[in-house]
Amino acid sequence: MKFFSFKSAPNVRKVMIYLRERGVETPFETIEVDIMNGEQNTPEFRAINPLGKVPALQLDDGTFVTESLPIVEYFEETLPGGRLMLGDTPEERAKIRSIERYIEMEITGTMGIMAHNMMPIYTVRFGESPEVVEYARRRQAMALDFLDNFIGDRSFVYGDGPTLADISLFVTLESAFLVNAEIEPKYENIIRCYENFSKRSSVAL
Ligand SMILES: N[C@@H](CCC(=O)N[C@@H](CS)C(=O)NCC(=O)O)C(=O)O
Repeated sequence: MKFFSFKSAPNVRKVMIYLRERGVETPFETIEVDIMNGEQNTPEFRAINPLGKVPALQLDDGTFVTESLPIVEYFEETLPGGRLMLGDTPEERAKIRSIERYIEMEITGTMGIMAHNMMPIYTVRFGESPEVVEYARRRQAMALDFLDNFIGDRSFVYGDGPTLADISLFVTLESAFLVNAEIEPKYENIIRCYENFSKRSSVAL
């Protein structure tokens, strides 16, 4: 297996932190793709992954799995032992997936919209729109209100231990400074979960 990575990218971080939480040896060869310098858009990389994004996992038969969540789910299903980050029962798994999806779509997703309209690696390709950035900020504020209320007084996003929902939240918020979207102090419950997760050894770069 080969893993195409840019080690500080949030979606790559999600996979790597997950694997460390599972306590397994990294089950692949890692190839760094310098997305800050356009390596994801070269014909060589596009031939490997037409989406031009990391992470991408090449299986031993040569085919690819893209998108961080399916890559994590693949390891969740195939790796032996370790703590499962998506829950033990079908009910738990459904609930953890629900909140993880919400975080990914409404918080990571709106962060992505900001990044695409603010960061030079994207604006050179797609242009920039301050109105769209403001729209994403408003939509994100609504999602943060919901999530802060959902978490209540828990130490982690779901239940009393960390799950994939915490990983997704952590990797998103640690990159928020890139788009001036650092979390406001009023989101005390989200900040508590972020700080709790940030103490784990799995988050080392
Ligand atoms: N939804 C995808 C997002 C993948 C993505 O946007 N990756 C970013 C890095 S976090 C990337 O490769 N950006 C470079 C580009 O789009 O040119 C996932 O969860 O893996």
